[in-house]
Order: sequence, then structure tokens, then C-alpha cells
Amino acid sequence: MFKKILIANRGEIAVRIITSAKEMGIKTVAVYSDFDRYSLFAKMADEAYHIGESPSAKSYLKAEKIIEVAKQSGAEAIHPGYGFLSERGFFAKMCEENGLKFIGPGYKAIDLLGSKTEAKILALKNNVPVVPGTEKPLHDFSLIKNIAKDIGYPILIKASAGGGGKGMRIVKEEADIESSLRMAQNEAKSSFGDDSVFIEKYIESPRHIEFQILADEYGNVVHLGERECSMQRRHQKIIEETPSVIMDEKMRNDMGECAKRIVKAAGYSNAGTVEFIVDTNNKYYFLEVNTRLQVEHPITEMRTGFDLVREQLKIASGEKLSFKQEDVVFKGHTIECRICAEDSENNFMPSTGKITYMKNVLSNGMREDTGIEQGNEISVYYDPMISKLISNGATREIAIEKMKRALRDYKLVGIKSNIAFLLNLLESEEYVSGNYHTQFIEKEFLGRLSSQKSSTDEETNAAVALAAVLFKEQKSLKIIKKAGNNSHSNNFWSNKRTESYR
Ligand code: MV4
Repeated sequence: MFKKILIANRGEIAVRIITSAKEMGIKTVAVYSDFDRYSLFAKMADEAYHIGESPSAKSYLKAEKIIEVAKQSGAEAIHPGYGFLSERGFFAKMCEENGLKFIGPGYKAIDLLGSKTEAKILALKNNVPVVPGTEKPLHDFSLIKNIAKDIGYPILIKASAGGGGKGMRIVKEEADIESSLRMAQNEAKSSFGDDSVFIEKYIESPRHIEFQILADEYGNVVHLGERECSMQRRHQKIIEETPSVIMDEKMRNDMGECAKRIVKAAGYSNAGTVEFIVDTNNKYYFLEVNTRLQVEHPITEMRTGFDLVREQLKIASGEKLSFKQEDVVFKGHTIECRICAEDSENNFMPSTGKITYMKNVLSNGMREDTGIEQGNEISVYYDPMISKLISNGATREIAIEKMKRALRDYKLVGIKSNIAFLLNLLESEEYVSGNYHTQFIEKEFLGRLSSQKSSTDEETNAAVALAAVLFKEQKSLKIIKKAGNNSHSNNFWSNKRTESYR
């Protein structure tokens, strides 16, 4: 096993990785930007190095700088987390060339699966269902028009180099295809520097279901079940859950085996996620493979008992998977809510500023993954996610009840958040019944919300309640002071550092 690793990321995922590494006796090296000098993850790591200015392009995306720090610190491996450099084949390759282990798949698998068309061809070859359409990148207009006619409208134009919805265009009828094609190609060119596109039958209101897989470097692959991620807005997932309400054992086995076949064929190792869309007849189609640990990985951890970061570290250090598919046991129901700094009542505008008060009363099996502490600032530089709340119950109903309790108890002052929005979603008839899809929020829920009364009163009530909480806490603080219990140093995290923080 590695003795020391570098975490090329920030925030909650850096905290998450450092935590597992510490449990395994592995030393951790953080890298941080100007903005993150006092962030929790930088304080938690055994060593922390400043790598540049706050904009990601000047810090967390500076591959050379990060490699240099890794070598200087004596780290043997780099964990990229999610976002930033995590799915950049060139970075995995640079690590390898510099004698550093990239904690993720090899760069060849990253590049192969990074191309949506290559991935689709691989799926087809391995008997994994894909959406009817083309597999090869297309340029020629008349050819595209003919194929579209064969598939039948509506069709969807997608960028070959795309992902996450960029460069996608729905075409409802033949009259629109020429202009839509041009727009899709332009967007693909400017976003990815590659204007090739492919077309598919447009699946209306699909669910998004993904499978967690783990693959070691000897060709052993297991899946850890699905995550239902259909509760999303503008390709940002908001609530995830496992199991999916539509899944039975046969469907889980079938989809899980498809996921395993595709990653095996790609020569994949480490943790990965195979994404599918599922139509209203519960027919599933492979979409793409995400070659990283995902934001929503905790729900899989809570339902299976595996620590995915631990497994990633074991795989990257050359260990064989220590369990087989039949050893994976699913237990209970798990839900994750992403708490974000945004104004849900004002078109989800990002809300920046200092968090003057932050508190969650967890307990009863709830988990919170966060990289934020009271007093921290939410900036424009990075993702607005403040925290991930994860509930776990014997049944879906209990998991929902626990989540609602935790959201109501969550205290956040200084910035706006989507907590009330999350509660509204959890109470919607569609969420409660499980009968929702990827277009639910945009097509059905938002219109319904805006016709309801504003929650100004609720906010006032919350502010009054909070004032009372603060008053009570101040009183108890005074009692502690009187008792003289003030001897613990603030610096309870850790010890050897390359730079002091105060
Ligand atoms: C689709 C689709 C419907 N039909 N493909 C969106 C992101 C990209 N990864 C693929 N996406 C979609 N592909 C066909 N043929 C609908 C989506 C889609 C979607 C997929 C998963 C999660 C959220 C989504 C939101 C909008 C559209």
C-alpha cells in the first residue's frame, strides 16, 4: 500500500479522500489555491502546498505544478477526486510518465471512454443495448438527414466529444434539422474543439440510472448496484437514491452485467460509473462511462458497506479485489441530497458570501460529507455545493423521513440555500411515489412551485428561530467558559505541516 498520496482536489471530496487515507495509515498531501488557504481539507492533510491563485485554471487545473508538488513531497500516487483533472487522459499519462500512480483507470481507458461514439461502438460490440442511431461521428448533412428519416423524429443530435448535455439538440421535425445541426456543430466546436456529432432517437422523459463498478488490474470486475439520479435540473443532480424504485433483481443483474462487460472490454481498472437512460417502458440504453469517483458515491457506500475510496486505493496499489459479485449484499434504502448555495426562488442564482452560522444535528445513522466550516466563504470560483446529506433507512419511507428531519434541522446563515427546495421536492407526490424522471423538475415541478405562495413568512420564522438558537448557544458557551474548559487547542486536526496557518 502507498505510504503517502497527494489529493489533487479541494472541498468535500478532498476531505473524503483524506479521511479514508488516514484510516489506512496513509499520509496525505493537499494542494490549495489562494482561496483555500484555510479550508478544512488543507488543514486536515498532513502536508499542504500552495499551488496558485483562486481560479481553477491557475491552481487545481495546473497539471505540471501538481506533479511537481507530488514529487517534491514524496507522494507515490495522486487521487484526482471528481471534476478538475479527474477525467483528463493527459493527466493520468503525465502521472505515469513521472513515476506517480494515478488513482483511477489508465489513460487509454479514460481516452477511449471519453469519446461517446467510441464508447457506443464498444457497447454495441459487447451486446450492451444503445439508443438507436449512429455510432460513427458524422459531418455530411444529406447523410444525416437520411439517417434521421430512418430513425424517425424526434431525434437528438449529440457531440462526439461531449457529455453532460453540452452540444445536444432535440430536433422535432425534418424542417429544423439543418439549423439544429449547425448549432450543435458550432457548440461542439467551441466547447470541445471537435465539431463531429452523432444522432440518436430522442428518448422522452427518461430516467437516469447508473451502476457503480469496481475493477482491479487483473480483469476482475464487480458492480455495486445502481443509483437513481433522475432528480436533476440542467444536468445537475439534486437528489440521488439507491435502490431505484423501478429496479427488480433481474433488471439489476442484467444492467449490472452490461456495465461489467463494457468496462472489461475497455481494459478498465479502479472505480467507475456506467450510465444508462431508461425509457417509460423500462427499456434501458447505455449512455456513457464516467471514469472517476462520483459525487453521489456515498449512497452506494451506505447500501453496500464498502468504502469506495479505500477500494480505489487498494486497486491502485496493485491489490486484487478481495470479494466477488456474490459477496455484494444490498441493505436498506439510501438517499443523498446536495445542499447548494443558491437562491432557488430566484432562478437558482448562485448565492455567495460568508456562512456566518452552520450547524447540522446529525445522529441516527445520517451521514454528512462536507468540506465547509462555519465562517467559510462561498465564492464564485468553485462549485456551489456546501454539503451532501445522506440518509439510510430500512425502507424508502424511513430514509425519506430521516432526510426531511435532517434538512429541517440544518442551520445555515449568511447565504441562501436550496434546503427549502429539497424539502419541497421530497414532499412532491412524484418523489414520494417514485414516479419521476429527468425532466420532472423543469417540465412539471418548477411551474407548480411558482404558482404557490412565496415562503417569505417561513423565512422570517426561520430567522426568528435561529436567533433563539444562537442566544441559547451563547448562554451555554458562557457556562463552559466559567467551568474553565477552554484548554483544547483549536488545532485539533493535525500536526506536521509545511506551512503554518495562523
Ligand atoms: C439522451 C436523452 C434522450 N434521448 N439521449 C444528457 C447528458 C448526456 N450524458 C446524455 N443525456 C441525454 N441523452 C437520447 N437518445 C436524454 C438525455 C438527458 C439526460 C440524461 C441523463 C440525465 C439527465 C438528463 C437530462 C436531460 C437529458
